[in-house]
Amino acid sequence: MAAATPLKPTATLRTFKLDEDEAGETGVTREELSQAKQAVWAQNGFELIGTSNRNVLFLGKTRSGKSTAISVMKDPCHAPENFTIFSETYDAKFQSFSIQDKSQGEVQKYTLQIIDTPGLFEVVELGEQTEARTNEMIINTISKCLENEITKLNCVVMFASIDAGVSNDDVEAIRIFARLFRRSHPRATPVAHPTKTTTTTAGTPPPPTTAAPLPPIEEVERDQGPLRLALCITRADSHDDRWQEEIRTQLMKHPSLASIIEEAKIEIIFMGCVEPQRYFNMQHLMNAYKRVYRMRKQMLQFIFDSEKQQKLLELDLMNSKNEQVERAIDLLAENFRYFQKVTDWEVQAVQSRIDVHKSTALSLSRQGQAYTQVSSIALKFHALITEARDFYSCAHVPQKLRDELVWPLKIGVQEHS
Ligand SMILES: Nc1nc2c(ncn2[C@@H]2O[C@H](COP(=O)(O)OP(=O)(O)OP(=O)(O)O)[C@@H](O)[C@H]2O)c(=O)[nH]1
Ligand SMILES: [Mg+2]
Repeated sequence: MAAATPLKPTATLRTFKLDEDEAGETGVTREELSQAKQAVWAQNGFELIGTSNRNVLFLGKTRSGKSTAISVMKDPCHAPENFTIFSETYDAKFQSFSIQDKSQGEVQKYTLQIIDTPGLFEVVELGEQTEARTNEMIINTISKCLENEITKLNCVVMFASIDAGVSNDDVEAIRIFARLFRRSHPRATPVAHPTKTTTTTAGTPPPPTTAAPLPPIEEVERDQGPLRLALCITRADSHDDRWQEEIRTQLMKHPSLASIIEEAKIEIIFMGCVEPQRYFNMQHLMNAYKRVYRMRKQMLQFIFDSEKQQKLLELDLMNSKNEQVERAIDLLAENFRYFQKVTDWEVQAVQSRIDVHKSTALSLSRQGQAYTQVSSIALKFHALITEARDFYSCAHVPQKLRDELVWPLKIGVQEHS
């Protein structure tokens, strides 16, 4: 295509300064509009950058190298702090940063949200106890993610520092890891919301309420997929490539690990960092940087390739937590039906039911909106709101009580009554 002849800038454009106050406006021609836009874009100090997001959970024993790996991802020349024997991460940390991938020709930008957990998988005593404790700690970590509005993960990386070959503790930790994050099956969606069985004080069934339309059943999202898992062996900078191969072979040939790694499709990657004081010769130092750069590339590539996301609440390990939430919703819905029939609010049993109702509603509201992403919970929640609306429209219940009992579910309740 022939290049367009550049238009001669008008006097207004020759002296144009984007930061100055506007001059009087007049009608403009198409060419002038195009020139004006070019001038604005040329001086635009706030450029739009499109990035792809990757949410990554880092797990592993204390001092296994999780925080160091994050620092190396940010800077391939990161040197570890002076060695301390104490844990440095005390609480799950959320680190967000962007990286441009220029390695494939076309520049691609990624924003990584890394959840760096303090030591997990401290396999002290082997067996069920360890698994139950780890399970609970991961549920807590996931709850923290939800509180921070991270509801989906792209991948999970488990860190292990394996110097003298694979130990029993490592085997146990990897086994637990694969079990906890095994491919989950989406929960079945109930067909309809519960039928009402309420009767009025007179014993006649109430007229059917016009239930609001059900929330749309979530379509199968295209970006949903199984969570990708990786096992990252750290401190690999102290070893050569042959050692990496040796560890990989040990893991893949291990009598109980091989099948776990294969079934859960766990990718094995390595990580390290350069401790400059260990190198006395420029050639050795540069070789060390090369090795670390290659390992970092592998780690970043694993994260970038994890395009699909897994909803945290649909992980099997969250089932018990989801059931707790479902029970709380059922209890509140049942209470709303019960409260409609109450005539004497001073009775002790009614008072205690009010107390339980209020605390359940409060704790449910604290769990956040995240749970409504689970389709079965969304349907139950929708039915609960309908019950709450019916209750709120009961003129025979004192207004103050109606307000107190629907709170904090009042969104979508009062305004519809
Ligand atoms: N040379 C080398 N040292 C490492 C590597 N990873 C960790 N270290 C050393 O081990 C120390 C602890 O590593 P961290 O990255 O803080 O470990 P962590 O997994 O974040 O530990 P917690 O925060 O306690 O859970 C670091 O300060 C480094 O001195 C590595 O890959 N190579
Ligand atoms: Mg740490």
